[in-house]
Amino acid sequence: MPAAEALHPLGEVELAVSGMTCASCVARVERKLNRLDGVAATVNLPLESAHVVLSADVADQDLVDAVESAGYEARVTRRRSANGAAGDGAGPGAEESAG
Ligand code: 9UX
Repeated sequence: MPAAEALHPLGEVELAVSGMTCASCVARVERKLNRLDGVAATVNLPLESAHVVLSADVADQDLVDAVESAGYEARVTRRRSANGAAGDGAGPGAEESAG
């Protein structure tokens, strides 16, 4: 488990990730996501998803871009704020918009 979960979570994001077929794909996606400041990501290969814990205000699009830069496709399926007020800068009103 990432130690960053113990830091100050602002919220959590669930991503649907497609195109991963092996453990190396998973490692690649995780590395790209975890390179973002304030992101602690865990990728699930069988579920084709990524669970992201945010300790900084990171926009959905930044997470999607990171996955796409690794060569895979991503879509935000869920965003949850830890304190109900975080995420203003990321546009919580757009959370249900399709990718
Ligand atoms: Mo292994 Mo994943 O060649 O693309 S890294 S399938």
